[in-house]
Order: sequence, then C-alpha cells, then structure tokens
Amino acid sequence: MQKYLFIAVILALQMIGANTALPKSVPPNADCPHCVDDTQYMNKWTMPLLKLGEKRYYLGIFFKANWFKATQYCRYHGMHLASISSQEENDRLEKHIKDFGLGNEHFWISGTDLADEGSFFWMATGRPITFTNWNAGEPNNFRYENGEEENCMELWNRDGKGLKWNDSPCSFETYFVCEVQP
Ligand SMILES: [Ca+2]
Ligand SMILES: [Ca+2]
Repeated sequence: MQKYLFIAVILALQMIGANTALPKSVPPNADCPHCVDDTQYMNKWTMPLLKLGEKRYYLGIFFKANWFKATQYCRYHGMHLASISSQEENDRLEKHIKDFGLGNEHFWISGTDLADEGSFFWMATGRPITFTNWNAGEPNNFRYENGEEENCMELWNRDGKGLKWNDSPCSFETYFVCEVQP
C-alpha cells in the first residue's frame, strides 16, 4: 500500500512539474497555437514572426541572399517572400523595418517579371500586381555590364521617400521579407 502511495505522489509531482514547465503567459489562440503574444509569434519552426495587421512576417536580416535563395529560405520555413497589396501593408512593413534601424537597407519581396519582361506579378500568390509603389522611374530594367537585367522586386528607400519598390538584378544579395500565407 505504501508503495502505491509513493508512486501516486511521484506521479502527482511530475504532473505539477509538467504544468509549471509551461509558460503561464501564453494565451490560448485557436488560429495560431504557437503564438506567444499579440505582436510576436512563433510558428511551427519556432521562428519569431511579426504580426502587422492581418499579415505575419519574418524579417530575413541575419544574412543576405539573392532573390532565389531568399525565396528558398522562406519556402523551407513554410513561408513565401512577401507580397504587398495595399499602401497600408507597405506602410506597416516600412515602419517596422525603420524601427529596426534598417530603413536604408534593401529587402527582397516576391514580385518578379522573370516570366514576361515588364509584366510584374507576385510569385508568392501568382497574382498580378494591382497596387503599386515604385520609386520614381522604376521599374527600369537596368542592364548591367555582365548582361544581367533587373527582374526581381525589392523594397528600397532610394530617394529618402521611404521603402518604395525597385526592380533589381535577381543575383543581388540582400535582406528579405518572408510572409506566412494564410
Ligand atoms: Ca525586368
Ligand atoms: Ca531598377
């Protein structure tokens, strides 16, 4: 009898231990069970996601990569390069990137005209671009000495007017924005 009591006490202690090991501050969230609070999320790969409006992003700011590698990185982690379909989305991303102190860096997003020169679409969604936010004179499909032209879209504060869009050579290595597709 004493033996069973001992086992019961051990089991009870283990259950208490398991419960206390869970962070008490995590609120249950049906549509995002791994979220840790309203602004900072952890996805299934435990990457810290950023919730801005209805969208969730991951800022790729720890290494620079060309557009294809950036695409691959986002896909590997269950995301896509970001697509921007309104000024609000652009503004929110811009504010966050500026707050990070990275407002003068370049960031890949998913727009491309690789398939059809001059006709940009969002690779992440397959949708044509409706809202546009190009820097003045862009996209200009600039041709470089090595023959490469500009077919991939980036956010770039070219003129000090904020993070607007530019077509850039896809082989250029820079930061990137991944987005969780619903
Ligand atoms: Ca082009
Ligand atoms: Ca350009």
